Amino acid sequence: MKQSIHINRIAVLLLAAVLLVLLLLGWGLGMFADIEEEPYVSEDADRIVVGVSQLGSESMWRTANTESVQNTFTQQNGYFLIFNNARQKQENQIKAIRSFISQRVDYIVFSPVVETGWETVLQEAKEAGIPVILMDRNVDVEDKSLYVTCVGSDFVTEGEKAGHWLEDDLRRSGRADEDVNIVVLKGTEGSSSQIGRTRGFFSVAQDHDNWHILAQEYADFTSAKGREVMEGMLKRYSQIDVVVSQNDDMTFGALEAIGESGRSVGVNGDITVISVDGTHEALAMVADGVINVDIECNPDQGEYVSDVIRMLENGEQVEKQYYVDEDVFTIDNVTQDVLSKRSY
Ligand code: GZL
Repeated sequence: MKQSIHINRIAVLLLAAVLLVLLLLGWGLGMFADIEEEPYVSEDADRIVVGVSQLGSESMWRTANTESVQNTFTQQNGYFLIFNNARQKQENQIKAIRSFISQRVDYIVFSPVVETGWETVLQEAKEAGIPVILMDRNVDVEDKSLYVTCVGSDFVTEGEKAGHWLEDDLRRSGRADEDVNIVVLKGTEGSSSQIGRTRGFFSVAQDHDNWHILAQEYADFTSAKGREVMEGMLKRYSQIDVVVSQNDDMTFGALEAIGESGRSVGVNGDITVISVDGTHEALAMVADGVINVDIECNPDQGEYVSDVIRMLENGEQVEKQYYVDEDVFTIDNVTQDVLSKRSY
């Protein structure tokens, strides 16, 4: 019995030795080279590493903006994307930017939730030699060398477009000289989109003594806050002729509140509704006459940012500000074709 167990052990050892020799031979012949030299490692060296700090996911516009970034900065397009959602908090954006610096990314892209409070972290990025590209919103810094460029919208012009449309609409309806009671729902306090749109609209409103701004309140670009603020305004003011809402999500909330108050909206309603963003859902309401006008704010900014990065990679000069193309939508130009072709 002992003899057979001994022979078995020798057989197992011989088999293990043969397997080991085969493995070593295979390795030597490079049979597993592809595992060792996985292209992923070599591609990483060629891929441009981009750290993106997105401010949050407060609106449909923001969701579309994020999709634009994620659809652009892909491996197929030669990028390695590190993406962070700051959930509306500046401190989270600052943490994310510091993390990008420590990871030695090639570029930092971020949409600043507010304009101020960025000098220190942008100075750190500058000292690390990492170019910073602003997307969507801007920063208010003395030293403009702290960022390479801003790719976004001309918010002041968006506000002016809203004001000029109202001038035209009142003129068309024979009310140019009548008293007009206006309320304004403003976006996130201190954001460049809120600051610019407010400045632009009021630069037009100041020319009309018969335009009475009953209230202007912050509603954070969200539908919930838009509804809450609009409910308060409806309780305080019995006669509101125009609502100027600085984004579609706040508009959706305001429309709910107005509907519950028994007042009507739109081209044939008591209250004229002016919105901003131009999301698909809002444009459908424009086509239905519920929203009178929607000032477009284009979230498809990923490709614009990628174009800037390619220019920088090629050593080309870039502008300090790039504006995306934008339109103004009313019932006259929101066709089914427009709606069917919209990417957001
Ligand atoms: C505009 C962007 C604004 C949108 C809102 O560029 O900053 O933030 O208008 C979004 O929908 O929340």
